[in-house]
Amino acid sequence: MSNRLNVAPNDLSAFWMPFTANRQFKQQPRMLVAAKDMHYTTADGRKVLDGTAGLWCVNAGHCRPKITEAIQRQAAELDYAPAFQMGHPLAFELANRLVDVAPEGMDHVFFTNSGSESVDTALKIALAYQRVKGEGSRTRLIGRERGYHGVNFGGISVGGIVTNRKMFGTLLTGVDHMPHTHLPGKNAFTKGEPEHGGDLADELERIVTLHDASTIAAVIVEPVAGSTGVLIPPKGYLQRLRDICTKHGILLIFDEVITGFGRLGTPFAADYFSVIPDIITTAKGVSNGVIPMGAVFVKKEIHDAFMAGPEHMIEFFHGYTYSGNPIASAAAIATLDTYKEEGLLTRGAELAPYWEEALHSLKDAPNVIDIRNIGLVGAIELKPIDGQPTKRAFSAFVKAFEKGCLIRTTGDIIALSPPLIIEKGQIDELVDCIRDVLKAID
Ligand code: PXG
Repeated sequence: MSNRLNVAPNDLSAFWMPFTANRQFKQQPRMLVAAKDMHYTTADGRKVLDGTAGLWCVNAGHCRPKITEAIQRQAAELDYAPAFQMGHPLAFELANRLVDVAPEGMDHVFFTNSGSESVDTALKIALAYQRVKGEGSRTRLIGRERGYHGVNFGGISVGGIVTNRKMFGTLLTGVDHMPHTHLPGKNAFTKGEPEHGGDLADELERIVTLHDASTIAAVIVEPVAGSTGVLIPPKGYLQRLRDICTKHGILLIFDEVITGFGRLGTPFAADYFSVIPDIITTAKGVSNGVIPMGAVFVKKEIHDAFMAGPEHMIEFFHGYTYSGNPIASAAAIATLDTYKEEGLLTRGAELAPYWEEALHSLKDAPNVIDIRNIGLVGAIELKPIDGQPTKRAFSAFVKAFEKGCLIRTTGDIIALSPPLIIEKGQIDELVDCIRDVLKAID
């Protein structure tokens, strides 16, 4: 018999699960065994509507035939090719295809296998770039409170989540943080970009004054912070960051691991906000979450600055065994084909008004203290139970799963980011499910 259905708790101990309450899970496992389009199937045969695109990654929906077939074909044809000093055509084809959909000027792509690797790659490119152009004193990196940039040492250093940082020593040195932009007192229940807080970008100017621009290599932010509960940039904020970085010769990195590939109704958040950074980090949606892959986009000037010195020499001492892996490349090309054929990189824009109204209809549901939305992303912030932060949202998550909807929670915030193929009726279903859940756990 297939071990798929073997979910007895005693068999679950060997796997130390990531970012999971292991003991709770193993007592009451939530097992998924199949998926198709907008739905998962659980081990006990129930259909669950995917309100989170897996973990913000399955933008085209699940088990899409084109992507599945591309992977099958590639696995049988060229399974692996060395990533260093050798090439295979698909990685080059993919890089060109990615440059085609990327914001103007993002002309080169460095492949990784995850968002965390994309972030650390981008930080290393930034530091090395400053050095190759003769500004080696620029070694500082600036992140932001409540930023999430993956879990590698670079990413947690520039990131701003205390639980992800406090256990791991002194992290990278020479890192500073801007304040986050979450101002619920002023911006609660805003639809789209909040009015208040654009001036928080001036904190970057203060940090530059403190350290001097000549010591700062790069600033990294998520255009819309996802993991810490969908924090939407206040009006004018990102443009102000761009201006300050340009003025001081500091590189601006947008971490678009979540916002890339259609999440906001534009291919990238840089397109949505009309603010073009110098480097963009991506992962997740690049391969529809099906196979690990990440891609870092850089402007031509950055790439070209490395192309100096003897031609037989390696220009940038960085890369991964699986950078541009053939099967991942095939999956990503098929993903881009699917996005293109179905208009998914802009479908979010068509659905956004409906999505916005549906989410904000929860305003009067029990314990809702804020609702935020942009593109096909949304957050419903709940009042924490006194003395038991996170418990109310976690109960909502467990209850919603029982009722047939997958939602994501962080702190006491429900975060939603469905596959971009969602239909209006399914948006209603998701919102009705959350309404029922909030009543049930009140
Ligand atoms: N940057 C950003 C902006 C992310 O959101 C990463 C980097 C790291 O990606 P990898 O592939 O190394 O996990 C992320 C990942 C959630 C959630 O529910 C978010 C992420 C991952 C898992 C869960 O908020 N983001």
